[in-house]
This record gives sequence, C-alpha cells and structure tokens, in this order.
Amino acid sequence: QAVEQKTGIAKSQADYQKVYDAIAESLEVEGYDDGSVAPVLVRLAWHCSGTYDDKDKTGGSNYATMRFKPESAHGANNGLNYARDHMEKIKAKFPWISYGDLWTLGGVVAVQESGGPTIPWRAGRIDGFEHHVTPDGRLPDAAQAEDHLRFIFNRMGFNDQEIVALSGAHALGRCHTDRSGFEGPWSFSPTTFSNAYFDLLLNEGWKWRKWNGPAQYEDKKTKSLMMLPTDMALIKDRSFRKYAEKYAKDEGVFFKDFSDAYSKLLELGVPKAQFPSQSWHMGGEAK
Ligand code: CCH
Repeated sequence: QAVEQKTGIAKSQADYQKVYDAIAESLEVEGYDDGSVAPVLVRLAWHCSGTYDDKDKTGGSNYATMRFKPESAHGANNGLNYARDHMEKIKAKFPWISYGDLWTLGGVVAVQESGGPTIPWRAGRIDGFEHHVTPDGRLPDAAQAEDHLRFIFNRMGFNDQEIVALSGAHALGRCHTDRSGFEGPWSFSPTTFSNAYFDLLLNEGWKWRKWNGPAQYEDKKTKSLMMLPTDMALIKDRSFRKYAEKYAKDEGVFFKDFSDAYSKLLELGVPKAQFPSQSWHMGGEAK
C-alpha cells in the first residue's frame, strides 16, 4: 500500500527501503563512541515516541516535535542533537519523508543492523508544529525506581512485561557525562543487540560506584560496566524480575517481546488512519 506524504506523491515500501539502506550505510562512524551511531539512533526513536500520554492522546512520534526548542532542550534529550544532525544528512537525500517516519525508521534500522530482531514498521507520520510539544517530564528519570517506571510507562500504555522488554535496549550504547551525567556502557559489546543486558544485570555482582557523578552501579569484577538505579529496579521488583529472568535465559523470547513492544512504542500517538493497514518488514530477512 502506498502512503501519501505531504508532497502529495504516494510512496511505496520500496521508496522507504531506499531510506532504510541509506541509514544502514551511515551507521558506522569512525571515532564516534564505539564506532556506530546505532545506539543514539535507538535513543532518538524512543525519546521522540515516549512522550505519549494514552489518556489525552498527546505526544508520541507523529509530529516529531523534538525539532522545536522547548522539547529539544528538555534535559532527557541532552545529546540527541547529535542523532538529529546525523538524520538531517539522510533527510537531505530523501526530502519527502516526514521527520517522525525518518527518526522511527532510524530506530528500526539501528536495532536490526546491530543484530536485533526484525521490527514491524510502517510509514505515515506527519510533521507537526511547535504547539504540539508536550510538557517536560514525560520521559523516565534514571535516578528513580519501580514506582516511577510504572508511572511513566503506564502513561504510554505499557505493562510490566513491556517495560522490561523495552529496557533490554540498554544492551546497546553507553551513558555520557556531558549528556546525562552518568558514565559507561551496560554491556561488553555496546554495538550488538542481544539479551546481554539481562544476563549481566542478573549474573554480575554490582555495587555503587564511588565517584563524584550521579549515583550509579558498577560491576565488581571489571569496573567497566554500569547500571542505572532504574535498571537495578528491574531485578529488585519481583514482577519485573520474573521477565528479566525469562529474557536472560531465552534470547528468542526477548527478541519477540522486544520487537512487539518497540514496534508499538514507535507508533504511539499516530492515528491509525494515517497508516496503511499492514505493517512492513523492512531490510534484511525476517528473524
Ligand atoms: Fe535509555 N538511557 N533509558 N532506553 N537508552 C540512556 C541511553 C540509552 C533510561 C535512561 C537512559 C530506555 C529506557 C530508559 C537507550 C534506549 C532505551 C541514558 C544515557 C540514560 C540516562 C544517555 C547519555 O548519557 O548518553 C531510563 C531511565 C529508562 C527507563 O526505562 C528504552 C525504553 C530504550 C529503547 C527502547 C539507548 C540505546 C541508549 C544509548 C544511547 C547512546 O548514545 O549510546
């Protein structure tokens, strides 16, 4: 099915596949973090979607409101200018794509090309205006615990199982002192999407790191990995822990549940009528 973009020219899945390919080719960036922009593209896709409030239907990925000053300056979005600037180069080649489609497709490419599951995705988001920006405080605060996680993610419409599944994205990437104040990667291979986050969370020994930065954990053995207070809440809370254990044991189950929850996340706030009826499988072979 074709999707009508604002240019009025209908685009097909094949057109979006070209955008996918261009993003995939752009992921490796020598000298940037661990050599890939995939992690920060996942964070952009998540933060542009996670502002959704299921009660009043505001926020979400539809209008790509992080382009506007109030939202781009929200503390939770520190450092995402890097990801947005990166995506501008793709936008220059495909000016017909909406920012919401571009950023969420970036999040799909980043997960899939890092070895993660296939993420059903479809085009249809439209560019909105500054008045669509939602208030600060809709994204999670890493210094908090399980009650806060439930408060934030229930607002988006996610349950305990989906909260834990989505958190597994922290297998990718790292914290930066100049962005969030926290420091370090969660896993030994931060450019590979896997269930390593759950395995490490449950099976490594963790203690508070002694440093001048915000309270975070470090692994006792190598002192090279980190966990946020919110990460640790996933094994302290009994309901959350059940799912963390399941995902640590079975990567296939994690991949399936992550794919479902992430696909749902990337569509938050988009009226169904804007989408073609079927989701697409972009990129490589289905896993
Ligand atoms: Fe996250 N995340 N995240 N996160 N996140 C950070 C980085 C990444 C929280 C806090 C932080 C999700 C959920 C949560 C990624 C994906 C997801 C950072 C460091 C903090 C702090 C930012 C920095 O300094 O650069 C908290 C709290 C939650 C609560 O649940 C979810 C959900 C996802 C995706 C599905 C990814 C990927 C990164 C790495 C970014 C990078 O630049 O390497």
